[in-house]
Amino acid sequence: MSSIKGPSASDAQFDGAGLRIAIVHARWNKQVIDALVDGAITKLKACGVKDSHIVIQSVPGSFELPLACSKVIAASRVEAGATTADLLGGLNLGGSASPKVISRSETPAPATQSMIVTMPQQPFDAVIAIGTLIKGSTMHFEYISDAVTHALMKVQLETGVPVIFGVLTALTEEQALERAGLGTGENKGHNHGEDWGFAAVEMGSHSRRWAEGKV
Ligand code: DLZ
Repeated sequence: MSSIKGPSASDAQFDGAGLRIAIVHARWNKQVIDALVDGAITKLKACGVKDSHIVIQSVPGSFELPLACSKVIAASRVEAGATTADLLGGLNLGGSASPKVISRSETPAPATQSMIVTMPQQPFDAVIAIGTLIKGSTMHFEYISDAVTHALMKVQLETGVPVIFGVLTALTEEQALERAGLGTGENKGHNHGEDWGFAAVEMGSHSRRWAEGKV
């Protein structure tokens, strides 16, 4: 039987070309997680998000997702605030304490040691939190599902950065596999990671516009 469930397409098209998105995923239930992360990345790219603007971080389990999302958002704001001069000032080029300013006409001396210069980045426009909780024989599942859900909501409201809820709360392994598009036969299911990729681009775009005072 066909189902009426699932998101309908938005009337608007969202362009991810200028967006920077983080995916923070748990490592429990790896087979399902890998498929969900792949699904999200595929749709981010389909919406135009550049490879270099997709940042992936992992944490042990779903319980760690809220703190990780919060810290990743904060870190991206620090990155964005750092100017090139700050970053160069932090490098030890083997000379005087204050960084030497190199004029355009001057050929810089070759570096004697390998250097990695990270250029300033923009803060994340959205974060996708991905985890898979599968019910066991104790109350663990109920406590973690509830705590993580509330905490992820809190992170997005407190930071103002959309946090896409990519935490599956499955009663059985089969349910989890189906929601990652890994079920068997007619129960293959749909990869929900794809929906989360689209949701991140839509919410990232909305947030940018709203931040500019446009509705
Ligand atoms: C401990 C635990 C259990 C039993 N089940 C899951 C699960 O199904 N999915 C998941 O993402 N994480 C699970 N964890 C790990 C916790 O989320 C957490 O990583 C540990 O309790 C350490 O804080």
